[in-house]
Amino acid sequence: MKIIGEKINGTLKKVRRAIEERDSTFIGELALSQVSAGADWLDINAGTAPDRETEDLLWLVECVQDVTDIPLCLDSANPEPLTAAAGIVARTPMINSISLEQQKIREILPVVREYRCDVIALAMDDGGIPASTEERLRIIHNLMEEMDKAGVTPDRIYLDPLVMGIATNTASGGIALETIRSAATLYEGVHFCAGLSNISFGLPQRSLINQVFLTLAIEAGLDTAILNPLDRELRGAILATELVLGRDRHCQRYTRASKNGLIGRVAVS
Ligand code: THG
Repeated sequence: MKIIGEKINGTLKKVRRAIEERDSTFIGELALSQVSAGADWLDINAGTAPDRETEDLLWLVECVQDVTDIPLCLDSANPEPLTAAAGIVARTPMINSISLEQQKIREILPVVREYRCDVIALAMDDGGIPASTEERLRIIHNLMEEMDKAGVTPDRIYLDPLVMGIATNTASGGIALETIRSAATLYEGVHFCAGLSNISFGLPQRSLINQVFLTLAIEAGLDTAILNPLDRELRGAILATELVLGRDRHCQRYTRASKNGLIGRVAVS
């Protein structure tokens, strides 16, 4: 399981303030704490108004690159900030994201092609996010064709089923899981990535919901997630799930994490 650290996201209040105040120390610490917790990429989302977004995203990228050389997952709905940021990153980034929306195909796919980036591909089109699994699979089919035409190979593609909040639609969990499970049988060699914490928006005990959903999603075929790497219980759930699914040779990673005190209850004296 690969982890994309979610914390540098301008829609979160503290991060928005740090962006506004150009508090590079805060952003640098947020980057380093996620790296030490085991993140494989850091998601970078400026989450600001379109007229400021490019400038803010470039600033965030520079803050992070000043303290770590971890690869970045550039997160924006707009082509301009993504293109600008792809041009200044030290390592080949992941582009978050394209979809079947015509503007994305026209303006972001060429960036992925030019810089040979990894890319997250969302199961949505100009009609928005479809309600059913079948519609999402149809979009994924068309997206795979577009990416094939652009020469993007399956190993660079991270299909995202689009995880929506359970609080607003109790079918959301099942739809995301079924989309992953079906697409995994259809497309060999692609990755699956999801924004995990979306599932628990507006509900109490979010970490518990995130843990259970992640366990089910890993079983369905998820191999990458945008999540909070600082959540100790979530990290424990990932290791235990991989262990139980027989993906931890000689149970090594699980037992080492336990020995090093990285999982399990924290002892109270
Ligand atoms: N797919 C893709 N990209 C995405 C999403 C997706 N980017 C944005 C979002 N969804 C994923 N990122 C976040 C970031 C923060 C939170 C949720 C989703 C969040 N964080 C809380 C906090 O930090 O305070 C709580 C986290 C927790 O419960 O531990 O809510 O779906 N491709």
